[in-house]
Amino acid sequence: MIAFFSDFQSAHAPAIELQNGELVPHAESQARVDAILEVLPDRRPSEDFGEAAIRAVHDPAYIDFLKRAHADWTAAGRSGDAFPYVFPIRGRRALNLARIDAELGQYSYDCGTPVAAGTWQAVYWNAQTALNGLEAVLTGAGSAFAFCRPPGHHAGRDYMGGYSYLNNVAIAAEQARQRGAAKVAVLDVDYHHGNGTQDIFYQREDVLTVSLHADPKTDYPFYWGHNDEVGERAGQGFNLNLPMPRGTKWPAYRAQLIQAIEGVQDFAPDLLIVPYGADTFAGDPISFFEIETEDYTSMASLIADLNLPTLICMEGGYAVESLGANVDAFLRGFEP
Ligand code: SP5
Ligand code: ZN
Repeated sequence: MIAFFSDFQSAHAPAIELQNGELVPHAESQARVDAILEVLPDRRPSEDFGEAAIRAVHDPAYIDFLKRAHADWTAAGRSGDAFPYVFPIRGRRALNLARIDAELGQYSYDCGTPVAAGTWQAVYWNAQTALNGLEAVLTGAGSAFAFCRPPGHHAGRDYMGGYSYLNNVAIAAEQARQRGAAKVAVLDVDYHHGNGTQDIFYQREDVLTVSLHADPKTDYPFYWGHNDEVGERAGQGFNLNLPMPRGTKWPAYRAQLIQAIEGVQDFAPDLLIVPYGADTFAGDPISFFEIETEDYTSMASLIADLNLPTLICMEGGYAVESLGANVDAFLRGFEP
């Protein structure tokens, strides 16, 4: 399968994150990149399609913040990565805030998503990678793999979170709409709910968002991903959440995936985007499903049977020693 990646995506290298009350080495590491690149020997370097497609999804003030956040952090006399510690849970609104700490909380919802020195450069090229994959699919590739990293599906129009800064999938979906695809479906198979993508398209009927994930009662991101979240206004009925309990194995996952696929089929989209997370893997260090490497081929084959032009964007997956094999197994499911 045709695959895209930009070496600039490695410019983002956060050192630590806050997990369960401890500062631990950041799970979204360069080791993930090396593991996945090993199974993509024929990848192409992403071309630059510019900032317009990013601006079509994300808030201009948020983009401006991402560009300068780390420099402002350093200018404030801080070292290391820029971390938030206070969040506007009520009454969040546009404010001209002077302190970097205030801005960090304004534009994020967790303490796992620090802004490092190279973050903007990496996430800019990350979005380009998604757009390169989209271009391949729109020009007849059938399917394409955008090796997006850092992930994107937790990022909203004006916030970061869950290791995500720009929502690569949403940027590609919106760009596909602007390029003439009347309906786009997103089928999210990362372990975690794709809350950012859901939020971005929540009031829209032209982009269907479907997510299979760990029950948010027990798992991150907790506040979103419940099955009563169905979309609102024009978007009512165009968001489908299929939460599953910890310990879910392939047979039970498969049953939910078939439901999700039927939802996509009923919507009859012109294009499918699949945010793929290998963190459903049995050996994932931060997640609790029991999917095995060979199951990823079955998972992908079921999705490929939809016979839609399909863009696959990488999301999570933290079992570094199995990550290459898991990505390879998934991509093989799309081969005829
Ligand atoms: C894209 C993506 O996969 N983002 C995931 C962000 C998850 N961040 C919080 C993870 C908390 C995991 N805590 C469980 C620790 C088990 N020892
Ligand atoms: Zn995940």
